[in-house]
Amino acid sequence: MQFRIPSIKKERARNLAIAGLVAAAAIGLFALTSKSDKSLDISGSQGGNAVAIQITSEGFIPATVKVLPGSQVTWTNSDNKAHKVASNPHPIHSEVKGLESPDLDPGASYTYKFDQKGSFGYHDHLNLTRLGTVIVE
Ligand SMILES: [Cu+2]
Repeated sequence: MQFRIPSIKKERARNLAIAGLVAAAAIGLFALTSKSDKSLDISGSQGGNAVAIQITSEGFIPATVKVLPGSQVTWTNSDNKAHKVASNPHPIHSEVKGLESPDLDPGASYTYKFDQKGSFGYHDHLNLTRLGTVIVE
């Protein structure tokens, strides 16, 4: 009888170890999931094709987005005054050809399709302190 007790203890210890491993794996999985959720935040609604950026009184939100080539980026004016999205550098807007919205009234939006890979800076042409970046990769 005596030899069974340590044997049961050993089994319990093994079960505890397995439970520990399962818990560690679950935590690891959770950490990975949380991490990818965070990067989704940075990228906006990255489904490969459509990303939304809000123009607010505080600037572009998010100010930096990462998208796949061929993605459409849409800026929507959520502020109560006009804004204008334009490629750097100001005032010639030549870095990204064609990236220059008309004046966007409150509620208006503007979409541009990014085909080339690279990191592209833009600004609010009506408020030069407001900057943003679209990374296409
Ligand atoms: Cu400008």
